[in-house]
Amino acid sequence: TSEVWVNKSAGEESLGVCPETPPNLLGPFQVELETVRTLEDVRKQVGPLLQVGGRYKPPDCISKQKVAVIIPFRNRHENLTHWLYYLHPFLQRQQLDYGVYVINQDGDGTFNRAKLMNIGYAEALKEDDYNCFLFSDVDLVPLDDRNLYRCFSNPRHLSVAVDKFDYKLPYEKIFGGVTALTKEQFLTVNGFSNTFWGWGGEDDDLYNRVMLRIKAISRPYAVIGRYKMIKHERDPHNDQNLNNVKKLKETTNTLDQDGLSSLNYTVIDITKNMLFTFITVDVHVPM
Ligand code: UD2
Ligand code: MN
Repeated sequence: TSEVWVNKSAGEESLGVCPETPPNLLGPFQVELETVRTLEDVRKQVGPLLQVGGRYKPPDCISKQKVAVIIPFRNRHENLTHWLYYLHPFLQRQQLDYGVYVINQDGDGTFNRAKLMNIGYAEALKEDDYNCFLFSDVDLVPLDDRNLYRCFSNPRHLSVAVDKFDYKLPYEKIFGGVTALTKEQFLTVNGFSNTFWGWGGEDDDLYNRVMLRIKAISRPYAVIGRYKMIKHERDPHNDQNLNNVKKLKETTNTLDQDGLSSLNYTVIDITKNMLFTFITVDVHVPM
């Protein structure tokens, strides 16, 4: 019997909790987006420890959080390849236990970034007991790995210094780009609104929800929270929607009815790739 015991203690149970500060971070690192990359290039580069569906656990310690990385997506394959090329090694250097979920809006109806985030939350939870949700645009590549992709005691806005905005917050309350909320925080605000169709406002609505229910956010220092946004034009079927600006005055009245509690959609396909889980969904675009 002692032999069995020894085998067991040499297994996973004997690993310690990962240190608060990951030991092998680079700090600032070079990001170069001119090279044409393929998913094959990325696969060669990310190391052998990645598991199907873009799942990873650090080999040498137990991570306290399980992070679902959620990316809203439609027809941005080149951006996604760059994102994966830089982010998989980045997340692994941070010793995260994570999975990457790309939520692909089917069809060419009006885009709905926020609803795709809610769907990512719901679908990731069907697969594993994630307790932290990291929401990221597909075009934002971080420039410093001290910017930890995990959850904090308040909802966190991570993309504080984006090159496109001159490495400054364009306005104090911005909550777009990359954010992280624990499962509990996300439930407390009833997730994102499902009703922001087209470009703009959905991130400010989430900010309103957080301020109404949790009353505080956190951010990394601007020297650490630096990003490149991969250059792009406004996509087709994602025009600015001025109605969204009006809706921002209503968050306090709509929060309870509009969000995770009212989410409905249809999953069309789930494909597991080595680098990510790709979930194609019908978001029920209104006629
Ligand atoms: C800003 C925000 C973004 C969001 C948006 C308003 C920052 C840094 N970014 O980004 O978070 O609030 O304004 O809606 O604050 N996408 C597709 N295909 C499409 C359309 C959009 O994949 O056809 C996804 C993709 O992940 C993209 C994201 O939606 O990065 C946001 O769209 P964007 O990049 O066009 O918006 P942008 O850069 O103005
Ligand atoms: Mn963008």
